[in-house]
Amino acid sequence: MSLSKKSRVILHLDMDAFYAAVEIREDPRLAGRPLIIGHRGRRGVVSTCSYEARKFGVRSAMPSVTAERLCPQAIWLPGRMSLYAEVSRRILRILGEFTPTLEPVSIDEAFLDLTGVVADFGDPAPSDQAGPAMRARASRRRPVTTLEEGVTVARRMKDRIRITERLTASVGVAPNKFLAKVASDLEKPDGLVVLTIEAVSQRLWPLPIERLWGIGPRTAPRLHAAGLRSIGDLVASPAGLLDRLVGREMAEHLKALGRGEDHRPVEPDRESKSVSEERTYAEDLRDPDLIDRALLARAEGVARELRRGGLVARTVHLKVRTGDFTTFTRARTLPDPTDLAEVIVDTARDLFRDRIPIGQHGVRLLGVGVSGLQPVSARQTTLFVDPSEERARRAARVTDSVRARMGEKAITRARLLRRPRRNP
Ligand code: TTP
Ligand code: MG
Repeated sequence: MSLSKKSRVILHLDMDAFYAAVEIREDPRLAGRPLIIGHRGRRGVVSTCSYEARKFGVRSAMPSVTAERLCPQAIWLPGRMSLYAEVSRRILRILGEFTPTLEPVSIDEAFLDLTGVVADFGDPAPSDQAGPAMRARASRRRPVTTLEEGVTVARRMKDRIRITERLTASVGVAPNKFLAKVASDLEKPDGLVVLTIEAVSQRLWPLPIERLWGIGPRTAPRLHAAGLRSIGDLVASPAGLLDRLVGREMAEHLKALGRGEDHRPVEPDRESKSVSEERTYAEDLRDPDLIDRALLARAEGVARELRRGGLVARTVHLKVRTGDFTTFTRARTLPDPTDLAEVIVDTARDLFRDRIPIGQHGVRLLGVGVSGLQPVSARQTTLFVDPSEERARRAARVTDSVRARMGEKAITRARLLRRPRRNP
């Protein structure tokens, strides 16, 4: 199957019985037994359980007393969050080797966009023990364009997780996030399911409406009462019925999902925080020099905050509110992530100059921010280090350490103190 240009190859990966699987890996004597992670007793709830315990009807979020009744022979463990978090980080690192467009959703779940990502389609290395001859296999590298190619990459991903972490994951491959998420759940555990638009009527429509994003415990009973139980029921419902039940906008959203349509992008930075600094001025700023100095001061603060956190940022944001209370926000993504005020202020200046129509009004509020944060250690080391950037980074480090010892005011850029000459 070849896909049209706009088709995407989206993966959703979800670890199987995650906490329980980690415990079983740590103590193989637990394998094959009904295992429940959670606290026993009247007020406890089940975090998760092994698939053996699920056969007895035990489920996540179930009161522990119910679980004890359903499966009295189960082994109980209280759970070790820091261990699970550590395993989760290692798995995300593995996923990150396949694509940078990776959106973690929870401790054991992530979306990946593989569209156009270059992958190796040569024969997979049979195992870690493969000798040099095996490793010399032909490499066939090309961009992923079809769902089948996505499946090949998904298989590699699952293999890597199984070999290095001794855990299984279920993966859904589809043209969008919603279908990928549904697909990853269809054949758990250790599943790998591709869900095409063509298969929506066969595989999506029989599922209960609760699988649609936006139908929660309050909406579901109302739809049930109107005779809508499956996603197919909802898609085929007479015009206007759903509008009356959930409102026009929600009805459109649900029907689109029901048809297998979902245009949301995989958002790598969704989870990560941003850093920003803004200031409101008692008198609107009109003098271009003053505005420029304000931009520099905000960029300085943001850059310092990044360096303090050992972070670099990929996207620079500018926020401007003019005297008439119109607010503009603009952003630009940098070719390389940075923690330098120089780079941040240059970008902010460009955004201000090119894209903020302040008209005859002055500037009432000015903010500079960054997002797309990552640890400085994760920044790709480029072969061509820009010497002026290296100098700036060294200077920034010195400034940071002097400020740390002598206080905030010890060093202030000359530019912030005096008005610069117009054409230096
Ligand atoms: P899930 O992915 O929902 O469950 P799971 O990985 O245990 O099982 P499945 O094979 O069905 O994916 O959640 C991931 C982890 O989050 C789970 O191992 C434990 C934790 N969790 C809770 O602590 N409470 C809950 O109610 C749920 C749903 C999960
Ligand atoms: Mg899971």
